[in-house]
Amino acid sequence: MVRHDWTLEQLLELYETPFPDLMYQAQTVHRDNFTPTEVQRSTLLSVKTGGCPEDCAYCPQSAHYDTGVERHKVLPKEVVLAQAKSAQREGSTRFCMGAAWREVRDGKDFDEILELVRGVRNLGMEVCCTLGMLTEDQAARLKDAGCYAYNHNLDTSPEYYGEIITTRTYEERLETLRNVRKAGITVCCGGIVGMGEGTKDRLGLLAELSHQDPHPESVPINMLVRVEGTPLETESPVDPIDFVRLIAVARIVMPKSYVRLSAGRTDMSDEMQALCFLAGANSIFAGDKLLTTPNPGETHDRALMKKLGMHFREEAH
Ligand code: SAM
Ligand code: DTB
Ligand code: SF4
Repeated sequence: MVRHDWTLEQLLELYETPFPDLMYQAQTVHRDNFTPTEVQRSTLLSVKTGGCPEDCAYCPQSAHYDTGVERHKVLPKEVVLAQAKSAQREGSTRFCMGAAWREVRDGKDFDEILELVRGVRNLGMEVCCTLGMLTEDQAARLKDAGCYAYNHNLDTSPEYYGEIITTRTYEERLETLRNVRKAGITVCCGGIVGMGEGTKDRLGLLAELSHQDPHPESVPINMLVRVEGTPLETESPVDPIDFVRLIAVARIVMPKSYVRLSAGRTDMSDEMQALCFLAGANSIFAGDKLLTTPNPGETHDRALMKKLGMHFREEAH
């Protein structure tokens, strides 16, 4: 049963369940809804990088911090399509284009993005975009161009949000998510672990996501990539078992959503990733780069799947 009324207390109770019982429960839910040996893959491309006016404390692309990320304007169509084709050849079913914008503005840049969406869609891939805040009309234009999913993260609990971002509100994030829904685009929405937040904030994020109706079709759980120059560069690493528990709770409370093991995999052992898959994670980012930071890459991920007797999902939606 899919529920939208999970309370923080219930999530805390799940989270504190003895590990074997929690894993058993998560596995049961996972197997009722998905093929447990299958993992979906998306490839990311930053189509507009750096110089973002927002002050997200984790982000290498914020103009507020000196991180050495090289800035560029919207990439030319031939460059993007070549990357998308190569991702498709390597077996990725979804292509996600990211822009370091606070919000989408109508005009030349957005027109170029729409053209990129049409181009990638024509290759037969699921197209995802993450471009910052959107109006209802902009969401409808993206949908028309063939955009299948929109990534817009809530990042953490409403209570902790102000510690991480001061240039926009939680309510503004929710507003964009409503606009995306209205346009009939599927929602990819999750957050980041390891920003100094407490367990209650991590679970508060999951509660918030689970209250959305319908649930986000895709829930990315990122483990902070600590980038030099950002205010969070010296945060302590996340305890792997805590992380796995969180994945299990996400799986249980959002039984039909893809739970995406997102940023931070280069700092995870194969064993930790295996536990995440057992806990119900069933999607990853493919390729050797996320937006601006490294990712394990094709060879490593294939070897991991082989060791685990698991495989990648072949079809796009
Ligand atoms: N500017 C748009 C926005 O913020 O929605 C789209 C791109 S933004 C880079 C996409 C997401 O990447 C953020 O919402 C955040 O959750 C995640 N992210 C950014 N930097 C990260 C980091 N260093 N570690 C983990 N996740 C990160
Ligand atoms: C998401 O939740 N994680 C991805 C995707 N959505 C766009 C981005 C991770 C970015 C990590 C930092 C970087 O590479 O710049
Ligand atoms: Fe980074 Fe997006 Fe925040 Fe801009 S809005 S600083 S790109 S996470």
